[in-house]
Amino acid sequence: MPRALITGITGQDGLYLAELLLGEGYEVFGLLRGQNNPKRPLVETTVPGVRLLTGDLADLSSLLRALQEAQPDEVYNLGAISFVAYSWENARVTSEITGLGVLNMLEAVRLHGGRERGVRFYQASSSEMFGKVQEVPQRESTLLWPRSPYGVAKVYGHHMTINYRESYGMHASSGILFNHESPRRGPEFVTRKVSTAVARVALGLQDRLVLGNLDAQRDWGFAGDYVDAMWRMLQQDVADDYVVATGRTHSIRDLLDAAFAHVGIDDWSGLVHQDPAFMRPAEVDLLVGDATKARTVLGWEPRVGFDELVAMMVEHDLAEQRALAGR
Ligand code: NAP
Ligand code: F7E
Repeated sequence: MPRALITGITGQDGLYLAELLLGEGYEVFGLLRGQNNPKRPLVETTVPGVRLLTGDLADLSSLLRALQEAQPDEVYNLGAISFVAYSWENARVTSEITGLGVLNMLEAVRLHGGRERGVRFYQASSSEMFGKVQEVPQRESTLLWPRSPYGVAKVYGHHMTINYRESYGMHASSGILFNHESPRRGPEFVTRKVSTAVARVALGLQDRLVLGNLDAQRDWGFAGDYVDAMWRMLQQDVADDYVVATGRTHSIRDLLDAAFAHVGIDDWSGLVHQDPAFMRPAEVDLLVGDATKARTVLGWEPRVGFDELVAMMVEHDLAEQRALAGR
């Protein structure tokens, strides 16, 4: 039975990846931080087969202990402070977790004898590293130009992963994943903020939605498809870096069109307001990825398209909001 350790088990991707690995017959361990993490019950009910170990990406010895207990064949480093807007106000802690946390995890795997034991490592890199894009579409070789403390921290983790591969011969791969969403997406991210608000408007529970920049464009895919790409990367004989994306981009306005249309509202102009509080000091205007390498080498394909993804999220939030409102 293969064994896997996932950091970031309470997050969107951690839950989908745990489901995938359990389905593939893995013994799955998840790293849970904090002394009384409020998401423990969520993990225990969603993926009851996962064994939870406590540890923090800021604490090397806790990572070593987790590796010793889990004895994993594969380590998926998904843990991070992942909200870009938050990273300007908390640049130091974002650098420590999203950046230096990767070094801690790589170093823990190295000290654990990861290369000798054949441990394979996955780093959750991000399209945010492309920032002020130097090429359209973005591919593995595109120059990185991050635009936020989060993006800068991810660039550090990305290059450190490559460095551990080159310096120590570790099987360390980096997935440069473009935005991926789902009904499990945190409410602070724009897709979920929109799907929840649209559901609440449709149910008469809310009459306006306040957003920031409506013109940014993102290459949005479904998280369930993207964790499959992570797993495929670690099944390769040789570690490498891969862009994972749909190759299609949409603006926040397109997102609003699709989400409101799903509940029968064609004109949302009177329902959506803009507030500078949600604008970012530096914006990433356009992301669209070229996943040719992932398609050809990994045989990976995204299955869920943009309209289907938005419909899935709005449907989920309609049911959730109805239940919360006791209807
Ligand atoms: P998420 O929902 O925000 O989950 C982040 C996870 O990191 C949570 O489980 C969180 O645990 C954990 N974490 C935070 N601080 C930690 C620490 N000090 N030690 C250990 N764990 C810590 O993120 P996601 O969307 O699943 O994304 C997974 C990974 O992919 C992240 O690294 C993210 O940056 C990266 N990524 C995401 C996307 C995307 O579009 N979703 C795209 C590219 C890359 P708590 O619940 O305890 O806070
Ligand atoms: O913003 C605009 C905002 O916060 C998307 C993370 O998973 O993907 C994610 O980062 C766009 C931006 O995601 C609001 O300005 C407008 O242009 O949903 P988001 P993100 O910043 O792209 C990457 C790949 C990651 O790696 C990250 O971890 O939407 N936008 N108005 C808004 N965004 C938010 N959150 N809230 C608004 O009100």
